[in-house]
Amino acid sequence: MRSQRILVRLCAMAALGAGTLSARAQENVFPDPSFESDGATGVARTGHRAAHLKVGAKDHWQGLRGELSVEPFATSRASGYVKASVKSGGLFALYCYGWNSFDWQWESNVPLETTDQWQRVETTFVASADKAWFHPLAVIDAENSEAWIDDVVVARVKSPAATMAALLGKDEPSAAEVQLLARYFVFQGERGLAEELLDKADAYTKADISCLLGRSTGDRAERRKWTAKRIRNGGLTCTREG
Ligand SMILES: [Ca+2]
Repeated sequence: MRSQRILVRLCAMAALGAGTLSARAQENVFPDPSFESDGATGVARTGHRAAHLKVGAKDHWQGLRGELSVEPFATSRASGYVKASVKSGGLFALYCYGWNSFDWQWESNVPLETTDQWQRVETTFVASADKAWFHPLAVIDAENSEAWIDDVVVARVKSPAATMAALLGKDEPSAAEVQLLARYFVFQGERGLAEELLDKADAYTKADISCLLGRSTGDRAERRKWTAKRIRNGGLTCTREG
C-alpha cells in the first residue's frame, strides 16, 4: 500500500533529521519576544515592556500581532509568561491557527484565568504552510478583561517528516489531521497519496481536499474534475488559499 511505503520513507527521513534537530529546536522564530518594540510599559517580566490586550465593552474578537513565519508541517512549541484579569468571556494566550479551504483549522491556544503572578503557558502547533496565524494574546466575546504576556518562544520541536509520520501511523486520524496530511502530500508532489486520503474522509474533508487538488493542478480537465467533486461534497466555493 502506497501510504505504508511513504510511512517507511517518512520514518527514515525523521531518523536522518534527528541529528540536526537539537540545534534548530532552540531557535526562537518569534520576533521581539520580549515586546520591547511594540509592547506596553508598566508591567513586564523582562525588560521594560510586555504585550498587553485589554477590552472594556464586549468584544467578539481581537488578536495581537498576526502572521508568523514557521517551518511548514513541523511541530512547533510556543511558550510564554502571562498575567490576566478575566471578568467575562474568553482570553487566550498563544492563539494559533491556519486556514483550510473554507475556515480556521488546526487551532491551538491556552485559555487564561485570573492570576497576578507570572505563569508559564505552553502549547504546540503544526502549520500547513510557511506562515501561521499566531496571536500571543487574543480575546473572544470578552468584556472588562485584560492580559499581559512576555518572553514568548516559538521553536521547532519535531521535524516535518517526524510530525507527519506520527499522523500517518494513527489508525483513525481526525478530519483536521487528514486535511493536514493532504497538504503535506501535495507539498511533496505526492498528489496520488493526497487522493488516497479521500477514501475514508468525511464529506467536508473530501470537499476541502478537492479544493486543494483542484487549485494545485495546472491541468484544466483535472481541475474541472476536482471542482465537480468539491461541489458534490458540499463545498460551494474555495474561500481561502489554504
Ligand atoms: Ca519584556
